[in-house]
Amino acid sequence: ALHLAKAQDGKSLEDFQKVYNAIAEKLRDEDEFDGYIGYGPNLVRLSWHVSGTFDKNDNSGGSFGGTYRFKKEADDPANKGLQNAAHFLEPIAKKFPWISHGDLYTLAGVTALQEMQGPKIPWRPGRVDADEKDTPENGRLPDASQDGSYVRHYFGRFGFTDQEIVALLGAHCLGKTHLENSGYEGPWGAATNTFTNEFFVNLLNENWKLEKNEAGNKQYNSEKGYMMLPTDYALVQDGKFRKYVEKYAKDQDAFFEDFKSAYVKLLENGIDFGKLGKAYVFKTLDEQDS
Ligand code: DDH
Repeated sequence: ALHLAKAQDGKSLEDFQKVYNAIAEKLRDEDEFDGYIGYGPNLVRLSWHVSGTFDKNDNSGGSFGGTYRFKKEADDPANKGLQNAAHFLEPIAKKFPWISHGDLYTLAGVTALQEMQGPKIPWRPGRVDADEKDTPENGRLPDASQDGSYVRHYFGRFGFTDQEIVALLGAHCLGKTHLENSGYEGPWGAATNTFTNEFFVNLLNENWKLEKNEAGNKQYNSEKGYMMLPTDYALVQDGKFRKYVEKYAKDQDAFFEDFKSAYVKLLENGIDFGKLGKAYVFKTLDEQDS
């Protein structure tokens, strides 16, 4: 059965906007992280990895229980590097002790995306902290060395279509890979902390060479110093994926719209929000300043 979202009695949009603002202000203040990329991409990746443990077959994993806070999940080798985002969020969790971990991790991703000029992401609260015994086993996060059929099969576990898969992977415009975390190295593009359709533009327009990196893993490199994982490059090798790459490279608005829907689905997988009301849409710090 789906997890039932819990009504946040006495809490309104304003309360969650305060959490949003605390995260957004900290993002502005601590902009020197990771060579001045800042924490935004790392927070987005955390929101995806806490959701990426979902399995629709038994409704296990997913963002609902906030189980990333337990050692088993935090220590999943696939989560290397996300201790930065977790550490970033510690003072926020202390300041707002009423928010559940699942709500905090997902709201942090939404905040980071919006503050990095991404689309507005409608977000709903109501996740409830689960017990440690409900922590999913390691190994549910994807393997970057694989091909298109692996990617399609992997995301089938969430019920995502080809179009949704391509849209979601556009998040790789953000941040970079780190040899010490994943065994891959380099950014996907130039604007590492602005949300754009650059991932798709670069996939199509750069001159990619498959090379072995210092960790012995194969990645695609371009003269400009950009990289693509094998699973990223699979999106132009597979015809059914490629047509969406071409669409999003041409049409940033279409990418934003489709990314928004797929990302909301990712964050809400396995949860029944019932009649708990409509999603909140937060104002960015810039919008509140003017
Ligand atoms: Fe990713 N990702 N990702 N990714 N991801 C990495 C970094 C980031 C895969 C592999 C990697 C999504 C899907 C996939 C972000 C967002 C999203 C890294 C590098 C690897 C490897 C980590 C490191 O070395 O620090 C693979 C494989 C997949 C796949 O599903 C096939 C999705 C769906 C998202 C999303 O947000 C919707 C972001 C952001 C980063 C950059 C993190 C950072 O610290 O910078």
